[in-house]
Amino acid sequence: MVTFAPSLMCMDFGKIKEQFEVMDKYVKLYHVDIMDGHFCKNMALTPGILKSFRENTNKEIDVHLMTTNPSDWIEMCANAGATYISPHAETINTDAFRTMQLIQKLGCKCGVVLNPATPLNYVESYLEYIDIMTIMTVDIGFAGQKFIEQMYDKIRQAVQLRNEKGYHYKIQIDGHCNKENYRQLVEAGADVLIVGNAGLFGLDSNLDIACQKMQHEFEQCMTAEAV
Ligand code: S6P
Ligand code: MG
Repeated sequence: MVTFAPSLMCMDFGKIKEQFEVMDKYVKLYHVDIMDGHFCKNMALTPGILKSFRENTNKEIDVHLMTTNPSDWIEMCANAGATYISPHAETINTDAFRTMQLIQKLGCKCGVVLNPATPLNYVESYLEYIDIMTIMTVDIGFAGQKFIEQMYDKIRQAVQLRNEKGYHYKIQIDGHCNKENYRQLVEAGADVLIVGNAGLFGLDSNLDIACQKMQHEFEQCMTAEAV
């Protein structure tokens, strides 16, 4: 079953408690973007903010580490309550195996994230460790960008590789997921859709109504006649 993961850099930080009370009714995984202003030319959430999220929800949290040196951040994120820790492939290929072992040792599940320009074979040697693979469908750094259509092929390749080799990773999509692409993403093989402005927070100023619209739009996309 395909699931949603709200991208929390898009939430209203003045209403953290109330917003988790609402979102917890609809989802079982959250997405937390951590940027260092170096690997990624912006800044977003922090391990401290992650800790305050954890105090407000028992659902799973995936931390998307857009940082040049992931190992500087992994322990802080684990201690702050991350369920999955997902560094970028482009930042860990010097010490990928050590990085995955560290994540596991700290009691978290292993993720990896691929930029749109990074091919799947870049991470092939350590996919057996990966619990969740995130395929970026926008360049990292900002919410509200245009979806990159060429990524459907990468999703299909990730499904094929998982089937061929018996890997267990979920395939998660990050970047402008919404009703314009739900159907194609699911048909390509996506398991988790990250929803930010385009798929959730921009749908209504009342978050409960926005969550209902998100679900409704998804159901409509999935039941519409194929064109
Ligand atoms: C981008 C970040 C993403 C965004 C998400 C926002 O660097 O990793 O997780 O928060 O893409 O969603 P949207 O719908 O505005 O693209
Ligand atoms: Mg992200």
